[in-house]
Amino acid sequence: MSPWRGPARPLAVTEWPVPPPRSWGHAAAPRSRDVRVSRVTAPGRGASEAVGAEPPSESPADPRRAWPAAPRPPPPHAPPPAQLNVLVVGLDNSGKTTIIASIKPTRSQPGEVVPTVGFEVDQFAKAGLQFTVFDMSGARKYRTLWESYYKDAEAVIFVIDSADELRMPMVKDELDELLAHADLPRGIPVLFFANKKDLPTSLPPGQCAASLMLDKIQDRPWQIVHCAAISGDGVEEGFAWLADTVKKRRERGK
Ligand SMILES: Nc1nc2c(ncn2[C@@H]2O[C@H](COP(=O)(O)OP(=O)(O)OP(=O)(O)O)[C@@H](O)[C@H]2O)c(=O)[nH]1
Ligand SMILES: [Mg+2]
Repeated sequence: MSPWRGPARPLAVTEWPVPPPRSWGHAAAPRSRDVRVSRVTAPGRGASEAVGAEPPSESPADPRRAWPAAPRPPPPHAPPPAQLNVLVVGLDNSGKTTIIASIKPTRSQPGEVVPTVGFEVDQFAKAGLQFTVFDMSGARKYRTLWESYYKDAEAVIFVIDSADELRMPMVKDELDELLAHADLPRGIPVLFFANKKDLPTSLPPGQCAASLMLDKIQDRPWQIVHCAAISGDGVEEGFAWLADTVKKRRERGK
């Protein structure tokens, strides 16, 4: 089975079909369920629209009273969010797992993050996409695993410890190898997180980009974002860029 296979039931559609509101003449659904549906599965629809819709007037003069309420067809299924396979790489201790923990809807505490052994897979909905992320270990002995996942990657997140200037040449070696690899699909976006911006020795993203010669990357969209995974500062912004770039590429049919 392909390791990239998505979940059998994407997160955001698990509540469909939406139970009909009470005004439709069906057995009343519990109020709490209405709320859950409006918040979780109907993005773009205000809570007042889904939850606060009042039943039609039932005054005796209302001609609609003469007929039993006709059952309405169930609302159309919301399209499941598009899938996106993301490979997350970078040296050990750069903060990959902490970044993912900070972006997931169920945030874990920073103290809960431990060095990754091999890799971990996470799935969550973000910015209108259903992400499947492969969080690779950056430890030297596991870096050879990265290339096994290039083929099916649709985007790469490359995490840099911006406070670790000493290892910047090693970061560059790993990055050059990744970008030159024949299995990495052409044109897929690369998001660089210059992480640990909260540390006093953190280099600004421009300096990280210069050290890694990112301006040489001409054949794929890329962006570098200064972030602090520990507080989550900058992480949303990076993911928003990635989602936006992927959506635009898909619209153009690439
Ligand atoms: N100060 C600071 N520390 C951070 C930040 N992000 C991560 N860390 C710390 O850096 C250490 C490594 O974080 P991880 O997320 O495990 O790093 P990783 O890249 O997943 O490491 P491997 O799984 O070994 O490849 C942990 O002690 C984190 O708490 C940050 O933004 N600021
Ligand atoms: Mg990790």
